[in-house]
Amino acid sequence: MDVFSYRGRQIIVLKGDITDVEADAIVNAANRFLKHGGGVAAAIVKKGGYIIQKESNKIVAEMGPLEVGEAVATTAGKLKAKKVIHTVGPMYGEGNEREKLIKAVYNSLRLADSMGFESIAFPAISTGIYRVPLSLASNAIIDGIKLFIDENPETSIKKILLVLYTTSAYDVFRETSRKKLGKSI
Ligand code: AR6
Repeated sequence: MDVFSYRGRQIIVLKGDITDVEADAIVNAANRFLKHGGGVAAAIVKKGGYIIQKESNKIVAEMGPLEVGEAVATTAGKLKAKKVIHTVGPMYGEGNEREKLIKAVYNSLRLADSMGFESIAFPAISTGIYRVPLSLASNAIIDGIKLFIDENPETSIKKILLVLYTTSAYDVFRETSRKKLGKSI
């Protein structure tokens, strides 16, 4: 685990399963239809309970499919978190992957901030089934976090966890964090 600091906020990079993490909100790497069939989404519903899928279905029935980069919240069911924030990352090759990932991260943080949360955990959005390379994703995700903090210096969010499931993702995110955030504390 590495702990970085950016303008008084902690950014913690760790290897693990996001469904085990203690944070006010955990972020899901969702699709536009919030059909949580695979990857981290399936793990979240499996452990949190079907109520998460049920609330997701209600959101899509009411407002239609999400845009890439949008974020919405549901209950976290049986998970330790207070809410699951579902955001949609880009599929590799669809264009503007970097901008879309920055938007997904920014909108997730904004939603957590609007609920007064102090901690939020992100997976490596888009790097599984959506195949975005780890270097591109880690740079965009960390830049999205920095941008949010720069533009919202009064945010309630104190701790941002980046939870990496695979050793390769963990290694790349650590390296990118060191490059962009300086030495770990
Ligand atoms: N905890 C943390 N990270 C995880 C976990 C976990 N339990 N399980 C997988 N990962 P993916 P995407 C990592 O495929 O690429 C879903 O079907 C994984 O190693 O979950 O954004 C959705 O419903 C990878 O690094 O998300 C969408 O249809 C990262 O999480 C689609 O996949 C993201 O992988 C979204 O694809």
